[in-house]
Amino acid sequence: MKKAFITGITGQDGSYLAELLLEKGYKVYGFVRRVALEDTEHRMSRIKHLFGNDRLELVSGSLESYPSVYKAIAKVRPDEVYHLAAQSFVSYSFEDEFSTLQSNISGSHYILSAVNDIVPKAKFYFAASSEMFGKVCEVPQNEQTRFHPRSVYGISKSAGFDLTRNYREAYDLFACSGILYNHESPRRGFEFVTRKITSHVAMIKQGLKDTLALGNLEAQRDWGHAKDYVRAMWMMLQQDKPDDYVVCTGETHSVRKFCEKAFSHVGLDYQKHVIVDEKFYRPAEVDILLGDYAKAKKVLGWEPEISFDELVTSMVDHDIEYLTNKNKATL
Ligand code: F7E
Repeated sequence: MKKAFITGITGQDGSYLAELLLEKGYKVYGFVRRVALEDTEHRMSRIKHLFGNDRLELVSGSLESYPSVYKAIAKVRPDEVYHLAAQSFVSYSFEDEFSTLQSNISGSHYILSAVNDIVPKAKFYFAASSEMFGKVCEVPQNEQTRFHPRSVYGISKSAGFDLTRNYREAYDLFACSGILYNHESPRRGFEFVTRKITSHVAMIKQGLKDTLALGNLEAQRDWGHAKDYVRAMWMMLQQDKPDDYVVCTGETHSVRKFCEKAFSHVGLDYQKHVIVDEKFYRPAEVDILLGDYAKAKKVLGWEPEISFDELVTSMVDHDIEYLTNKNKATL
């Protein structure tokens, strides 16, 4: 039985990836912090439904400690490693540059080094990001587009991308990066703009709130569904050769457009509820992201299956259901 090791298993992508790999018959090991094991109700909410599966095992440790990462890899000896864990909220990376850089870069380096030392034949996936393109030098972006990150988060992902490439070139590790564009779902954290919007639409619809304060409404993003994107991660590791791939939808929409769709889905006019508050503006903004997934389509045979409309409406429907009947709502 193939063994997969996932960092960030309690997050949106980790939870969908764990489901996919369990369906495919893998034994799945999730690397989690001890605090998460002690607070399963909150911190494990996205994977709680998988707990009955005896092919899922959680291994405690910290990406901030090399010995801890080393021990976990030595214990599991995985065939495939998916490194998804990171401080992933761009806004926060402006507030705490040092810890974002420290945890994102060292965490990636520790795991690459441990995998290379202990299981050099394992396949490794790094969650890179379209934030690396930042102040984009071309539209759409592809694997050849130059990076110009606009946040410490983007810088940390560029470093992780280079580390991954260098382990591939220097040590022959089967190491791939997925340059993933924004990907959302009903499991998205509430701090990200899509979930902030859909959760507020639900509250406004129920009369629990009246306004939603946002920052830059004109920013444009290539938003896909996380379920589609974890499939691409797995496909990258099933190839004969390691490589890097852009994963996106090839469509871009503004934050304003997202609001318009989300509010109108429940018969509301966003203009009556959305206000702009400059405190949500970023010191340096990424104005437009639009990817080209031609390489992923050609080499992996990957294409997104869930449309922008389905993404928005499923998130709003989920948040309404969640508010209406908390116990019945499922992720
Ligand atoms: O912002 C604008 C904001 O925080 C999207 C992460 O998964 O994708 C994500 O990064 C846009 C930005 O995601 C608010 O200025 C306006 O232009 O949802 P977000 P992000 O920063 O694009 C990339 C690919 C990653 O790798 C990251 O880990 O929306 N925006 N008003 C706002 N954003 C937030 N969060 N809150 C607002 O009130």
